[in-house]
Amino acid sequence: MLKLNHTLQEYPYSHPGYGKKVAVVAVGTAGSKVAAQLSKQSRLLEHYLYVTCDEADVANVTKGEFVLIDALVTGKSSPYALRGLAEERVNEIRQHLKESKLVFVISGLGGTVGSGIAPWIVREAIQMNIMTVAIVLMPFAFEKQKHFFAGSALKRIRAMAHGVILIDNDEFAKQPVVDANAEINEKIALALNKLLGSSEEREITVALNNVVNFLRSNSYSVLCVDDSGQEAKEYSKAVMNAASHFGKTVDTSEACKSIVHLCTGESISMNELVSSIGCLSSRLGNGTMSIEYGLSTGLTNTTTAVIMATGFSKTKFDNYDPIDAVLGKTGKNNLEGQDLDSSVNCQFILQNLEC
Ligand SMILES: Nc1nc2c(ncn2[C@@H]2O[C@H](COP(=O)(O)OP(=O)(O)O)[C@@H](O)[C@H]2O)c(=O)[nH]1
Ligand SMILES: [Mg+2]
Repeated sequence: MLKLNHTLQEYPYSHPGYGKKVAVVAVGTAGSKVAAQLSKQSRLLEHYLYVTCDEADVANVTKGEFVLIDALVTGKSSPYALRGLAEERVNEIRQHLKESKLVFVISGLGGTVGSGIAPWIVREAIQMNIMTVAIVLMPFAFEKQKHFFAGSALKRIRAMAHGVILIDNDEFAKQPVVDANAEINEKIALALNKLLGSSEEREITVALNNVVNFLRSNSYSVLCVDDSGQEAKEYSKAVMNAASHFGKTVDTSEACKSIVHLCTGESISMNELVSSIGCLSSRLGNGTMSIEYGLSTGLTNTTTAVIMATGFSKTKFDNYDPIDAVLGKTGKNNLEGQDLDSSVNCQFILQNLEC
């Protein structure tokens, strides 16, 4: 991880609108969909850059800047080929980011655009001395053929980014239905909006500089969301439901810090808030996990809990890199620190594994 020359104190923006200092870079189809949803909700995050190969990804997007990469010119669409095309647009991308001090790069890592271009954008942003947090949407378990790219792109991103927020699509879908994406994206956008500096009335939030400080780590941060169902006043049920998702993605005992944001329909007393959030310690961490909280009231007719926890040294997706699985993690043969190019050449191993 590269050191930054500026300090976190340079991010205490308290007025609405961070201008171009905080940028959201959406890469690929999934990244574009989530960023578009976020831009509808967030009053604070104003600067969006969409980097994608398919015009349809941004057809309904009105706010933002666009770098559309024409993947048809080469007829190739491997992550490696797409990254090569993106590299040709490097000056344009740098121009869009030149005023930014903090960048969130959002992408689904299961696809060719996301897995090819998102790690490269992360690297570019870091080289521009920008604090860079990757928000990665990980493929569903049933998308087996996408796990290889996702696993190797995740490894590269983690090695470079100042922070990684991991979203496990499996844990956001109520049911594995084909049209689940719209519902998932709404939940993800709600969660990101609440965590990255929402400033509505009747709301307490954790300041953005504290969130960035929280994220700044070599470990993974994982985001989960759930609600209380019909029982709007069962605040702790919402927290426990959201907490129950972590166990399938990470070793929950590793959690060292968490941020919980509750969205409730009605006002909630301090006692109710503290007791509902307090029960999280029984599900995450080893008894010493710190918890910060935020609260929004008057928005919904159910209670939704957004939980981001950090401190995880690995996730289930680290096993998605089949090179590690086949060659072992100890030798020089794993891909850590190497270029994606070499991982692309190793697809034959994936095919063997999937049989
Ligand atoms: N959360 C979410 N995930 C998506 C969405 N669309 C696709 N995905 C996931 O993201 C992965 C990459 O897909 P996509 O973004 O279409 O690929 P790309 O455009 O080539 O980067 C897929 O494997 C899916 O798991 C979406 O709208 N929301
Ligand atoms: Mg796509």
